[in-house]
Amino acid sequence: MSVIQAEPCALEFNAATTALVIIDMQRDFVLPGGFGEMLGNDTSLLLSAVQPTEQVLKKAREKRMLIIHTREGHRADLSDCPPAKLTRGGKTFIGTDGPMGRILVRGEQGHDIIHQLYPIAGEPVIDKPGKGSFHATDLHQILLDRGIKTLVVCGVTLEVCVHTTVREANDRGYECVVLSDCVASYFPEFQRVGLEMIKAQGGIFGWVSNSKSFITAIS
Ligand code: TIU
Repeated sequence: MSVIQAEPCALEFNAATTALVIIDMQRDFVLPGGFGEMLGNDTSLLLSAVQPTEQVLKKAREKRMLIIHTREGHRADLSDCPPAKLTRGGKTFIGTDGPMGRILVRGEQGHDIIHQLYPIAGEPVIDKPGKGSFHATDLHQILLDRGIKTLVVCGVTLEVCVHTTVREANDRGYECVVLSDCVASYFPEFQRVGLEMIKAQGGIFGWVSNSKSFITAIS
């Protein structure tokens, strides 16, 4: 067993039953010209999460942990994109042409994961149509088959896909520890409050730690 220093309290975990989950580190969110920018956001705010997540990924690979990558996106015909998501706010971005291909469509350049964090063979990639990683995916089955109990969570954005995934995971019985420097938001105040919401009330959704504490705990 290992112990990671975290808030609201330290968390015991076993690397063999822990998965690193890296959420939606796609060009569409992290780079200009994608979905994030089309929504009116400054994508450069997300770049702070890249380097610490690289360090965590390197260590998790070294320790042969299960590593899961997720990508938010849709079929080319958009048949899995509910109208409420397609025309949010009366505007349509998903499926339209951008400099990195059709926005948030599977197979397009913008939909794929940034090169710094690119999956290698043996690391499952979960293609998800929603914000949560469990909705309409086989993630739960993959985690059950591997006997996973704990999730170490990185990715973007904190208040949208990371939060939704952590809430889904918490309800399914997983212990989730979110690494504060490996997640990012387009809104600095959401970054602060988003982390507080996870660890408040005795850790209502999970634990909050950071890359350094994870690397120390697992080393
Ligand atoms: N808009 C925003 O903050 N996020 C998303 O739409 N998806 C994810 O968080 N991945």
